[in-house]
Amino acid sequence: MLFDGQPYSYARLREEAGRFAGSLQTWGLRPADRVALFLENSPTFVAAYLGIYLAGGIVVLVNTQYRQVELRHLLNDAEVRLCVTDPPRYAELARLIQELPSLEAVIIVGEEGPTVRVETDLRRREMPLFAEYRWERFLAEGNQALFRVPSGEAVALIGYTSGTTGRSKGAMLTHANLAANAWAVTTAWRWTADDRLLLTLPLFHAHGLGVGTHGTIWTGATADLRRRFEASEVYDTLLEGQTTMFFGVPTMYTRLLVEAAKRDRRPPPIRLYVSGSAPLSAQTFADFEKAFGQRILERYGMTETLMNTTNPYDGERRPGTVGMPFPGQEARIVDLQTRLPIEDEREGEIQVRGPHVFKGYWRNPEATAAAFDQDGWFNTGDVGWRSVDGYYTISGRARELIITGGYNVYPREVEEVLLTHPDVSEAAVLGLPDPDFGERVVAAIVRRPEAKPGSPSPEDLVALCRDQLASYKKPRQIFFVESLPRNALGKIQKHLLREDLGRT
Ligand code: MCA
Ligand code: AMP
Repeated sequence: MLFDGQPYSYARLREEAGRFAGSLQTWGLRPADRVALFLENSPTFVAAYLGIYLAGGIVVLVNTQYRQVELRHLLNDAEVRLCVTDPPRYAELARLIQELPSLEAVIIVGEEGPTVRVETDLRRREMPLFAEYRWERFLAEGNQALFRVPSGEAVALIGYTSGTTGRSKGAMLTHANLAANAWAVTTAWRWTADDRLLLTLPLFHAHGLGVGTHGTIWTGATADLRRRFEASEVYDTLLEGQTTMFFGVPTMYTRLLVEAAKRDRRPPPIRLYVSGSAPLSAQTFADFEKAFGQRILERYGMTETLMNTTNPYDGERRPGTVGMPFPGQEARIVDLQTRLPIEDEREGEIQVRGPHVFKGYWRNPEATAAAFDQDGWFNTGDVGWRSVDGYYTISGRARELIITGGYNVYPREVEEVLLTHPDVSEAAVLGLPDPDFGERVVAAIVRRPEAKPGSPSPEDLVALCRDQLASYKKPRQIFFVESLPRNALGKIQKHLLREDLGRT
């Protein structure tokens, strides 16, 4: 890896991951215990990640923007014993430390000490065993000789996703799933040790981790790792001419186009630009080709399956489509009602099958059973069709989901937070088209008749969401309405609401 202008070698990665694994075992980590990663991108993130595997633990990925509602749910649902975090994230965690009974210790990465508030909260906690360690000190305790390579069938990580009820579910991916996908992706995209990937995606999601990081390690390539995406910085790096690949969500490509419009120099061609996590519009594809002289390769994935389909590396990269299944994997379209396969060009639900498909939802056999059919096909919840020459197009979603800048937002989760405001009687959250984020989160609110005039204000509701949820989930517009459109069964008709709000 390259990070902050410094090289971080494979030898060092192996050494740090091995020492962390040894320390975890000395600490008392048992096989399949859950360890959360709640920290920014850095080589230490990757070392901790691999160290957990070598110690036989299961990784729980936590978005760095998560706040009270998400943290409470994830850490308790996965019964996390240990959390690797950094000072700003630790301050957020400490706010609810009393409500995390399974959490026994945190390991803090980074320079600054924890805040005073953290210490006060910890003292109040009635759990004498709770411990705080510094990363370096924790590593010093380890006996490297203890680690072993995990079995393929063991669960490697839990990625939280798909919360139709407002509570996200943990998707369990095995080491074999991760390996199968790393092989498929690196084969399809001709990834080699000579590649240098500019990696600005967050490592806590399947895109940055399962594609960017795994592919790099699988091939022994280089990752130029950044804390976050910044269009001007990415553009400058591309101009330097060392990068061979860039992976991004569509918002990153639209921001790179805005950046290109300000510049008088074009970056030299690189081997591969890949887009995924959200639909790349045909317009962005065409604009990018015009400005950068290259056709973006669009692919389609999910937390539960990692990568499913890809446009061809050599053949036609067709805008608006997500290509075909990766090598060794299958996909098909089934009728939404009968669940039987249907002919090409007709719309239905996309199903996938193969060694990349996850083992099931963590401690949720009902959701797991509902996700698969009897022949082992996984219901993606994405609606689409296949062309006669085999290209898949995603045309919609069978589940209620907003994708904003590549992050998923489940309306129910935001609605539940809005409804905790005493002056809110009803809330409906949905996505409207947005030029930067693809979709933006908006809310329609019915105030209580007895509420003080003007209460709640839009600012009150945004502040409430920001306190409880990741900031990208907050509504960017709030509409106050007299009532919500409902059908005869009382269900909110979001398509009518979307039409109405889209007009205002
Ligand atoms: C940040 N904000 C957002 C988003 N990101 N709001 C809506 N949608 C977003 N995606 C909020 C911030 O909290 C902040 O709010 C305000 O917007 C301004 O932030 P800004 O600086 O513009 O954002 P940024 O930090 O530049 O982030 C934009 C981003 C980022 C770089 C596009 O969202 C990103 O890295 N997205 C990638 C997500 C990803 O990796 N998805 C993969 C999922 P405030 O100031 O009010 O706090 S894996 C997946 O989907 C499958 C497996 C697949 O196929 O890949
Ligand atoms: P996640 O649950 O975060 O893994 O998000 C996965 C979802 O992102 C998929 O089910 C799709 O709805 C969406 N997605 C990923 N890649 C694409 C793409 N290239 N085009 C459209 N939607 C995509």
